[in-house]
Amino acid sequence: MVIFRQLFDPQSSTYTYLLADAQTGECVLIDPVFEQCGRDASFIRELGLELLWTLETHIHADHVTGAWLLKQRLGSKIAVCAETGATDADRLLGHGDKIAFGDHFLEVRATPGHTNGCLTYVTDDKIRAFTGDALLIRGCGRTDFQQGDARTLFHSIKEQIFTLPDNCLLFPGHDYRGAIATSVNEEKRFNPRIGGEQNEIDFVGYMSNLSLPHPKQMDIAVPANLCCGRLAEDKIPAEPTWAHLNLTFAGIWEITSHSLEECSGKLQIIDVREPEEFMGSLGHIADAVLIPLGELAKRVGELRKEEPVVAVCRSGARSAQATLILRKAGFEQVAKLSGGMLRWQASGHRVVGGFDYDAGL
Ligand SMILES: N[C@@H](CCC(=O)N[C@@H](CS)C(=O)NCC(=O)O)C(=O)O
Ligand SMILES: [Fe+2]
Repeated sequence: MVIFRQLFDPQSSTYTYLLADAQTGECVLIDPVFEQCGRDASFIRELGLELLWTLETHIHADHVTGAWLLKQRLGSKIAVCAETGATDADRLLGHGDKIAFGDHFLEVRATPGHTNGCLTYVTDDKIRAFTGDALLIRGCGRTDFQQGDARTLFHSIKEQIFTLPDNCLLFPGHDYRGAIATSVNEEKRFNPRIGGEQNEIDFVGYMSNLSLPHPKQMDIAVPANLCCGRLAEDKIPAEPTWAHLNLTFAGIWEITSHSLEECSGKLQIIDVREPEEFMGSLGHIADAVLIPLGELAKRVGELRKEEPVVAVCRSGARSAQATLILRKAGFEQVAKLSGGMLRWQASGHRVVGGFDYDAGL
C-alpha cells in the first residue's frame, strides 16, 4: 500500500507531495518548499517514515526548494533533472529513470517546455502523475523564461502526459484557484490551452500572449534552486522549541498568525510600525508593545531576554529587520509575524482599534 499526502504552501501556492511505502516506511517528497521544511520534517517523523529522496519537478522561479535543508535535517538525497545544470544534487535524472521507495517506484518522464529541465513523475500503477508546472489544472506552465518553449511544451503534454490512462489522476506543482487534482481525461477535454481541438498553432498563439508579470521571488529563487536550496554559509540554525516556526531562505524565523495566537501570553510582541500605523486602519494585536523600528536598537532594554520576542509590522519586511537588530543585541528567541498585520487581519484574528470598513467608517 502507498501512503499519499498532498501538502500546500499558501505563500507560493505550491503543492508538495509525499509518497511512502506503508510496509517499509520508505518515502519520497516531490517539490518541498524551503519555508515548510519544519512542517514536512515533523510530519515525516510523526508517521515514522524514512525520507529517501526529495525530487524536483523543475528549477522553480517562485519559491526556494527545501531539498538541501531536508537533506541536512533528515539525511535524504536530492534528485533533479540533469538538463537543469543544478549543482549539489545526489542524482541527475533523465527520461525513463526509476526512483524506488520500498516496493514501489516512480517513473521519470521528461516534459520540458515550461523550463528545459521539467520532469513528470508517474506512479508504477499509473494511477497518479505529478506534472510539476508542465500541466496545471485547466492551465499549464508559462513558457517565457528559463529556456521555456511553447512548441516543446505542446509535445511534452501531448506525448508524455495525455498518453497516460484517461483515469490517471494528475497532481500539479501549483494551483492558484483552490483546485487540488485533475485527470488526464478532464484535461484532454477541458484544458483551455491544449484540450479539445486545440492544435500546436493555437497553443503557441495562446502561450505567446499570456503577458504575465515575472514571479516576485524569481531573482532569489532561481539561483538558490540551481544549487538545490543550499544555504550560503552551510550553517543550519538549530530548530527553536518555543513555538512552531518556519525558517525563510534569508535566515529569518517566522511565526504564522495562527501559531502566534496559540502562544499569546507566553511571549513578548513588539509592533515596529510607526505610531500612526499602530493606531491606524489595520489596528494592532492586543498584547503588542509599540517600538518603532528606528527606536528599537536603543530601546531593547525594555524587553526581557529570557522570554521569546515576536516582531510585527505591516507586511513582514520591517519586522524581519527587527529580528536582526534583536539578535545583534543578544536576544536568542526571536521571530517575526509572517505576512504582518495584513495577513493577521485577513485571517480574521482580533485587533485593537482598526477601521470597520463594513460600517462605512
Ligand atoms: N504570481 C506568482 C507567479 C505565478 C507564475 O508565474 N507561476 C508560474 C509557475 S512557476 C506559471 O507558469 N504560471 C502559469 C499561469 O499562471 O498561467 C508569483 O509572483 O510567485
Ligand atoms: Fe514553475
